[in-house]
Amino acid sequence: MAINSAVPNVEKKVLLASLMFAAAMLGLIAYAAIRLGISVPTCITNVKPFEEGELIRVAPGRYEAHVVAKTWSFKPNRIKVERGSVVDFYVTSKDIVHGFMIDRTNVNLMAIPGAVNYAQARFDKAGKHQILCHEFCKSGHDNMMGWIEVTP
Ligand SMILES: [Cu+2]
Repeated sequence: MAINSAVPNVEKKVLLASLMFAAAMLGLIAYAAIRLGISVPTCITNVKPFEEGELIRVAPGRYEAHVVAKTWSFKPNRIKVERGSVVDFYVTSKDIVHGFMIDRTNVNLMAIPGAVNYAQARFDKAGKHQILCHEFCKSGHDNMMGWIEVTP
């Protein structure tokens, strides 16, 4: 009986401590933003070449693919390289978290707003590789894809 009557007081203390902790965190966030000038990092997609996504040919057989994911597409979504090419993939997202996977390669990245992820792949056989989003990103996820065409 004595234990039961003590429980509400303990809950009140835990609730009060939680509210004080939350208030302290909000205060620290406000202090960092207002007094120290620290803000949330800007999205990397504000920086060229991540504004629209781009395939850059740096040398014969060497490419840099700057891929921007957004609901529900990749830019560029058609990448054409010649057989034997090595492609450096730099992947980011313009809005929410997406996936970036190229079939029959080891490329399997997350496309994250504010971050650039990297992978390299070599394409030794002519043909097509499908690019897929492997992170469920709402209703249009099923249609989020692209292609890499490797020419002979
Ligand atoms: Cu998706």
